[in-house]
Amino acid sequence: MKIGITCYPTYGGSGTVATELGKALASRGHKVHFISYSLPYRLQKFNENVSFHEVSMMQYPLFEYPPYSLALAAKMVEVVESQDLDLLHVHYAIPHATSAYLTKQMLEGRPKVITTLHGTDITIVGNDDSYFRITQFSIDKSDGITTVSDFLKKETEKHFNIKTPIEVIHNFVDTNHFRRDRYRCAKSLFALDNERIVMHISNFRPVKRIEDVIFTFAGINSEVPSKLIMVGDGPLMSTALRMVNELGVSDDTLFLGKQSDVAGLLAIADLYLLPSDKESFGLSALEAQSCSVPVIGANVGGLPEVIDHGHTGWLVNVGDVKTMAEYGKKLLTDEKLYQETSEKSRRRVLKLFSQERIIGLYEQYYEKIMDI
Ligand code: GMT
Repeated sequence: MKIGITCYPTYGGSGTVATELGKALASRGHKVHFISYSLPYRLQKFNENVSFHEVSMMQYPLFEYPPYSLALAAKMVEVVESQDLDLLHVHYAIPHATSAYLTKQMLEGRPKVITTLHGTDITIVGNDDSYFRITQFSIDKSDGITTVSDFLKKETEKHFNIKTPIEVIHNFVDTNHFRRDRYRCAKSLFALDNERIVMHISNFRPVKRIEDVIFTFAGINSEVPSKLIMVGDGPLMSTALRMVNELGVSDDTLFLGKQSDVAGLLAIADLYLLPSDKESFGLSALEAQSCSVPVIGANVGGLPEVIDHGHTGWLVNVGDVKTMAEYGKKLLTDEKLYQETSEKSRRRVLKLFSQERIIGLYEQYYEKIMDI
């Protein structure tokens, strides 16, 4: 197939999933055309069957807010026509599904459009009064809709009254890349031999509850010799820096900023924390488990679909840092429990969320939507 993929190209789960999906489809022989305002960050190396089409926007004094959605639609039209695309697969509803709808109108019904909803496009942005109607309209006009979790499907159905059926296709991970016995960074760079490594990776936005990560680590660190590795950057960085000082764990916390090789880092972690108050899926929790790293997270959104409570990790009520720390201490001091949890984590990912399995589901879904 000839497939156009549009996503946000910068750091973030939806862009990561869209890019990995495109690369995997290309490796199976499909021609994949990414359409976005800059090169997706996981597309830096050459990939056979993959092209990138940059949306450029004319700057003009009248445009205080340049109309990206229109420039994107214009580029989509150009790429669909010049590359004879069969399908546009857009990730994150706003504005991508709207631009795709406009493209279809301009080209009198072609190509088919599939929208994959990732989370905040429904739970935050789409639910805001300013975007609600356009989100609802654009999603419903798609030929196919997928969500990355059962939770997100239910949320979308509950709030948006969508008539087009929604298919759940969970996110996936390249289990050959995210594995403990490959691509390991040197643990000695960060911790002593007797210390355990607790890790968190995110964009440091309020939804991630960075404060809970640090409170939980302080609880663990008071009894278990350990280091906290914080990967990423964002609005709560200053808060995090202040908190590690206040809680007396600054010497045991390392802030690495944004990193591209998260697989190498996850491979040296012993425990991953994801205490978010919203998480439609939690891709980083999946990547951690693929590296055999148990996860303790919040019992919200799609996380219960990713973390099998009591088997591959633990889920607690949002904000319950005391219980998170208790689980963390138990896990890191009970070797038998640790080994079992770690092995089950990897096994469940291989069974349910491997790239091979999920890409196959996307291909079947494409064929269904295209009536092949
Ligand atoms: O809101 C974000 O954190 C970013 C967003 C994105 O589009 O990059 O993440 C969402 O999509 C990811 C990939 O499907 C999911 O793993 C995240 O759980 C989801 N974030 C939230 O629901 C908060």
